[in-house]
Amino acid sequence: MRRGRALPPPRGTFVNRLPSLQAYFAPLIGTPRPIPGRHVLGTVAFGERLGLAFDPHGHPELAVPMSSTGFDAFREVWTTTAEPVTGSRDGLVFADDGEHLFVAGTIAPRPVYAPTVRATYETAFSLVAERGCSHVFRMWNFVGDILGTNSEGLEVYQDFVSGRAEAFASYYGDGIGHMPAATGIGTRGEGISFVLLAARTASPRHLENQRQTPAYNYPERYGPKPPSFARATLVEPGGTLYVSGTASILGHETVHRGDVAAQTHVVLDNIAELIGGPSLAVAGLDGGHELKDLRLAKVYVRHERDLPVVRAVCGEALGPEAETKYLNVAVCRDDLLVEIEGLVPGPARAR
Ligand code: 3EB
Repeated sequence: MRRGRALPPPRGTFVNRLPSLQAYFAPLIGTPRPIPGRHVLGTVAFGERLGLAFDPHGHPELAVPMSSTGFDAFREVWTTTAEPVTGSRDGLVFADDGEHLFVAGTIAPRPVYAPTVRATYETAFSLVAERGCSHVFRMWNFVGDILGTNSEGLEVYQDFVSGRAEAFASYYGDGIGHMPAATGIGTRGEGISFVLLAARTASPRHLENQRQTPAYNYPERYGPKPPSFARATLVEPGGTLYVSGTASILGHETVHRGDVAAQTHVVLDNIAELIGGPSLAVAGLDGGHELKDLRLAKVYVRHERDLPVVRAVCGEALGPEAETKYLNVAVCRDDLLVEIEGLVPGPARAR
């Protein structure tokens, strides 16, 4: 394969096309503008409100409070070429276009999260299995009070990580090979919420970063269970490369404590390494991308005062087409000041 030049098929060739998934950033206020030939699968509203509902058009919508003055407020809209069916199950909401499943859920604040996180993520995994979309390729985990402490003295993020690890273990054994690209990030609200994307037939390839210890191998000093995610996931066909939330971590250690500009440079170097070729080659994939290829970038900034510096460094590295959005939330370690995620679209295809 895998990522090279896709020649257009000869005229008259029958092509069995899967519905194609895309995302764009829309204004937070109002309903997403309809795109000809496309249907909304689900949306995530990054503003000041928390909630899980079907919007007035019947699309699943998770709203997460992550914005503040001077930062961005926007809506991430996932669209597809096939008309989805929607539903809810055990408090989760979903939309299914026959190939892609969007699932969102929320967990109310509680003294200890792990058992409820485990149960809720198991429900999500069973929904994924029941609907025949067992290839989970991207997750977002939004954790309120992420740096706080639960009633047993464990950090809220580690409490969350434990419950999620148990859900992965009960569904997927050690989970390796099933853990997708993910973001685990703070919010400005309470409780935990999440979105997952899964595919029926497309096959996800989960990738690691040569500069970073796989999160699922982090040593125990960070918490009782290691985090369940991969650094990136490539979905074929289509070739979209989903880049996980990436922080200023080399090996498993935070680097440049207290220096937000230096942390931002390390994050960008980490992403450049991940999408640049060698990390793909380790997974047996050809090709490579540059930072300027990153799209739908989200930059999570811990401190409001750091926004100008982070914006300057990212603006230089990412270029205008990344449509970079900045959100004001804590990252999962007290010493991490910035985290960045995004995706690299697959090679252009014949229509
Ligand atoms: C890190 O590399 C930074 O727990 O799902 C990044 C992406 C991070 C996802 C998660 C956490 C998660 O460990 C934090």
